[in-house]
Amino acid sequence: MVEDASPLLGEVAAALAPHTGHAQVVGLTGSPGVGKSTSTSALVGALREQGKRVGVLAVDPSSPFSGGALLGDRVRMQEHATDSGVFIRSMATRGHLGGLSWATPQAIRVLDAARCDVILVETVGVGQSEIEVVSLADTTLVLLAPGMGDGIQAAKAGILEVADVFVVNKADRDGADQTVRDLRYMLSLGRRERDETKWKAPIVKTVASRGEGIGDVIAALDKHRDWMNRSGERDRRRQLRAEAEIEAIALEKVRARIGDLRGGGTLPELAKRVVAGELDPYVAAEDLVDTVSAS
Ligand SMILES: Nc1nc2c(ncn2[C@@H]2O[C@H](COP(=O)(O)OP(=O)(O)OP(=O)(O)O)[C@@H](O)[C@H]2O)c(=O)[nH]1
Ligand SMILES: [Mg+2]
Repeated sequence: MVEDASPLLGEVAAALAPHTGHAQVVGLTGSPGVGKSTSTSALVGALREQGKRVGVLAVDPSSPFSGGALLGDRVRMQEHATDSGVFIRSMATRGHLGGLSWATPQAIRVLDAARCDVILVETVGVGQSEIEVVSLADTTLVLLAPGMGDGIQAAKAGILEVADVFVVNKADRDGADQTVRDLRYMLSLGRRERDETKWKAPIVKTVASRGEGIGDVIAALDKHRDWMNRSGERDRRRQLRAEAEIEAIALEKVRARIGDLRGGGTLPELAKRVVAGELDPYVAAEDLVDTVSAS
């Protein structure tokens, strides 16, 4: 229903609402091939050992297709395919109504209501869409790998500020310690003030393909969750998340109504008057907004 933007979703969302708010939403982000899916799969295994229910959303903001580009993920997460305590979904959001900002939070709600303790959200790429997903998470893992120039890339994309935990994956490769050092140095530049109440993102080294360091990642996630609860940051983030979610849904509704008005003749009528010079587009837009509000 979420993927099809079903009109029934409103009703379903109302039924789900009282059952949400339990899950810890963990975003995993980083450059292509850094090991997000491998890490996700390893994290699922570790969380399952703790008896936790886990949801996984692999979000590809660049692909209009579900499945194809994410086939690799399915292979990497195969070992969890028959586990009823794990739900895995690949979602393509481009070309989707409202895009990433619309579909992802709705999917998170569904998994949350389904009593997932942890929801892992993987996104591909470095850029705006990635930061969008990050803003949905309670805890954000930023993955780097040696020799990918990731540090520089990360700094550019402003990803350093949003990371709650840094994971330097592929620590079996040369240069992992250098990547950690580079990262520490970059973080030290941004941390001038000594505010002890602030969260300081730890750096964890992993070899995800062998499951090494995954326990440390889990420990960092737990620590961050505790800090979020104590500091009030959890509620602050969830407030912002809900605001963004409401805004995205409202914008979608407005867009749909404008579409209806196009059919009903209101928009073409306004356009005609703008073309004729009787109206300027700003007044016409005001007029359209008023009509939408009244409809
Ligand atoms: N040497 C080494 N290879 C790894 C490690 N973790 C993952 N890989 C390999 O790196 C490749 C990419 O891993 P993925 O988990 O698909 O990476 P990803 O970040 O999900 O990639 P995209 O979803 O395409 O952005 C695969 O061939 C993995 O087997 C690791 O710790 N060490
Ligand atoms: Mg992947």
